[in-house]
Formats: sequence, C-alpha cells, structure tokens
Amino acid sequence: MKKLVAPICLYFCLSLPLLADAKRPNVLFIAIDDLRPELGCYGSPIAKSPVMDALASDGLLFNRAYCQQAICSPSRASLMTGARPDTIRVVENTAYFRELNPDIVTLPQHFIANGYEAVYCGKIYHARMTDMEHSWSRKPAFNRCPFPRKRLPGNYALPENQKLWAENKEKMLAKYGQNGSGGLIHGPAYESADVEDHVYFDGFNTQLAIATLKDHLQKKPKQPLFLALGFTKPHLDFIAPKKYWDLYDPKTIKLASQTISPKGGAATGLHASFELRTRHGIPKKGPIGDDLARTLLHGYYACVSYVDAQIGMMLDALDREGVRDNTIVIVWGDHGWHLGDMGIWGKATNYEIATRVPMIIWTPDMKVRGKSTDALVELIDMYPTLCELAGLPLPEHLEGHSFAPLLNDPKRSWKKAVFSQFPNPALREWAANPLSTGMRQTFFGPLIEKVERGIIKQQGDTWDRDLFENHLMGYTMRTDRYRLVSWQDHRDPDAKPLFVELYDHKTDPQETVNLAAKHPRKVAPLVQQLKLGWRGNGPTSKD
Ligand SMILES: [Ca+2]
Repeated sequence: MKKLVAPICLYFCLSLPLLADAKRPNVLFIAIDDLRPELGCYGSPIAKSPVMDALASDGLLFNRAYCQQAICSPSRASLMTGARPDTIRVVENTAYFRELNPDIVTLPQHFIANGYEAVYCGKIYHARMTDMEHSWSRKPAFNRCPFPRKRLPGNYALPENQKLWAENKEKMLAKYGQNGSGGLIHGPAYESADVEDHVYFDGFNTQLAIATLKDHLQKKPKQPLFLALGFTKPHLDFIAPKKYWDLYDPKTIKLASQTISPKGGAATGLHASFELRTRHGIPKKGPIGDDLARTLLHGYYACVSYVDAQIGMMLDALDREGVRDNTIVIVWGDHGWHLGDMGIWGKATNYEIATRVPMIIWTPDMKVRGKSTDALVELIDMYPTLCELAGLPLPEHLEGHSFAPLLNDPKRSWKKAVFSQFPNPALREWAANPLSTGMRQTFFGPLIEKVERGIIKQQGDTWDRDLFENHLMGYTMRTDRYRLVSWQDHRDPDAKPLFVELYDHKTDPQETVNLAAKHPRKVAPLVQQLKLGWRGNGPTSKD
C-alpha cells in the first residue's frame, strides 16, 4: 500500500485542478420569450421547429413544466434568483429584483463564483434590469460580430411599418403624455420582410453569441463558460423574415378551438387582450376576426421557426468549435400564451395555457435520450438543476428542486404539485402593474369598466376596489390531475379565498368548466395542499 501513496498523491496534486476544469461543463442557456409549448416535439401539427425537435429527440423533453408567473420579469427574476415571486417581491414587470434583494446570488453569479465566465446576448432578464454588475463577468464580443446591430424604428424593417409606428408614437404622446402612453406606442402586430436573419434583433444576437463563444475559447480555453442567449420572439410584435412566413400555408392554420371563458370561472381571471389591442390594425374592442386571427397565428409560427433556425446556428457553432461534448444545453420559454384560447390574446393569466412552458435539456453524458417526462417541474428548478449537473454547491436560499434525477429516470415519481401566481389579470395593466389613471383614460377605459362590472356582480359584498386593484393575488396549483386557482388578499394568507376555481384535467384539459362550486369536497383538501406550498409538495423519494 505504501508504494501507492506517492503516485496517487502526485496524481491528485497535479491533475485535480486540470480535471476540475476539464470536467466542468459549459452551459448554453437559451431563453425564448413568450413561447408556448407548441413545437413539433410537443405534438403540434403546424409549428415547424426541426432544430428543437432534434434536440428533444436526443435529450429530454418536459411535458409538464410551469413558470412561476406568466409575465416576463417575474418569471425570469424567479428563475434567475431561484426564489419565488412573493419571496423576491417581483410580481410585476417594473420591480427590479436587485433593488429589492441587493444580496441575492443569481444563477450566473453563482457560476462566476465557482470559476465560470458568464455572458449574455439578447433578452435574459427583463428590459434594462440586466444585473450587469453581478450576474455577468464579461460583455459579448461586439467587435468580433460579423454584422452591425441595426437600429430599427419600432423594430420594424419595412419603411411603411416604421412610419406607422412613428405616427402612432406621436399621436399617443400628444394624447396621453409621457406617463400615460408607455405601453401604447406600437406599430402593426406583425411584419414579413424579405430580409436576412441578422437584420432583426434575434438573428443579430445569435451571431453575437457565436462570436462571443469563439472569443472566449481563444482567450480563456480552460475556463468553463455560461453562455446565455435570449430570443425576443415569438413575443409581440410577430416580426420574422419572410422566408419563415413562407414555411406555412395559412389555409392549414387552425384557430383556437376553445374560445370562451371557463364556465363559472373567475370574472377576474381573464383580461381584455390589452397587449395585442395596442397594436395598429387590431380592434380596440370586440372580437378578433378569423382572418386577422389566422394572420396573427401565422406570424407567431413564423417567429417560432425563425428562433428555431437561430438555435440551429448556435448549436452548429458548438460543434464547429469542438465544445459540444462538454456543454449542457437547456432551452426554455418564460411563459405560455393565449392565441385566442379562452377568447383572449396574450399571457398574464393563471390558466394552463399561460403557465405551461416548453423546456428541453440536453447533456453530453445523459444516459437516457429522446424521451419525454410527465413529471411536474417548474422553471425555478433550473437553478439547482444546473448547479447539480455542473457539480456546484447549492446556495441556501433556493426554493426549487433539482430535476437532474429525471434525466436518467424520466418516469420516476416526482413532485406532488407545482405553483404559479398572478395578480388580478382583469384589473391590471399589461405589465401586471396596478391600473394607472392614464390607463382608464385611454380607449381601454370602457373595456376595463365592462370586466369590472362582471367582477362586482360575481363578488357581491366581497367586492372592494382597493383590494381587487392592488392586493388581489391568484395563487394556482397544478397537481397530476387538477388545477386549483385561489383568489385571495395576499396580505393575509389565512383569510378565506374570495373566489376559487377547480379544473379537472382528466376530463377537461382545456379548463372549460370550473367545478369548485359543485364539488366542495374536492376543493377542501386541494386548498389545504395549496397552503403547504412548494415545501410540502416536493419530489417524492424513490425508495
Ligand atoms: Ca415573456
């Protein structure tokens, strides 16, 4: 034995740092804005997504992944901090998680602390809340990108659309002033221009990410890289190069099949499609006609295919640079989207269509490939998962569970329930902010009054304007079989819910009938289960 001591010691002394570097995988972290799980690999007969389909066929597809809140900033802030919206107090788009949680350690920040370089291209956090100081260790290689960033007015490439956007901007500013016009300035809801991919933001950012990968590998070949690439499509406006529109025959595009609100559902559970209606050419009230709906769907699918093609270029770059076999790839969407489903357009609800997200993971050494899992998982689980897969310790503040065990055993039993939340969709602005006076003065005023009348009628004596506008929170829980939505005053967790919804996915996967009033015996235990929260509904032990 004694003879072995010296060589073993020598081996470890010399090779541990090298081994650690060589074994620590890169992470390609791909975020897609407003992508609902409508891809070929999710069974869509329409969407053309060959790259993501191929990734899923060699990786693991999550059939039941859910966001924590169906709107950009809260969803992303929760995922990136590993803490839930209520914990970090980010439940609308303008609250900055870093200002409210100065010391919280984000996912890329934790990777940096463990020896990684971390860099982002495109949209990872929301808007200007980029957390540059803490979450990222370098800037992208702008100087090595083969294309310049084009500044397109309103993000449109076609002059006629740029003109419409500029005219609308002038009109809204004149009418409502700077404060009341923030979300109202838009041009058309879609654009098909015969331009190259990099002319628009997502194509440019893909090239930038590829250039940054090359730059990193040349400058720091031994340092593992956390590369985040965030796409802004298929978020409105549905803008994509013409060649992606040409992939689809509009005649084959089917409109939403469930176009009315849930029977007996919460009057406060759905909004009046504010985000879409701000666009030029979209009716400011009333239904969206079938022809327009079909064009909007066409635009959405074109954007999905555009993003899919960019992911293909990014994955090809990993292969070309020889790092694919040491890179974890994860692709996710920040929330779902109602494309006319339940009669509305947009995100920002507590229902399945808005809370369910696409998620695909691929790792070089996963043992099971090309499978999907029905396990209930949440975007908040990504932080501990990536830590586990990269061999990093887990920070104590995390409120999710690593789903790494599912990679090798996709059918194992897992969480009992997952959780999302959204403040009153009907009486909030599109950024989930409380309604401003300015909003009520816009063309939305009558729409708001109409939904408000419905809420007052449903709630009777429990209607309270301040509570419903500023303090109401819908907490929703998805179990294997049910979706429960409990509308309550978030300031008092013990108060009786103001309204409860129950949907049975075994018999009603589109959530068309609220069963809560008819089945109080089913509701009671589920309300108790909801109260146990994520801590009381974690993964079941296999043994
Ligand atoms: Ca989003």
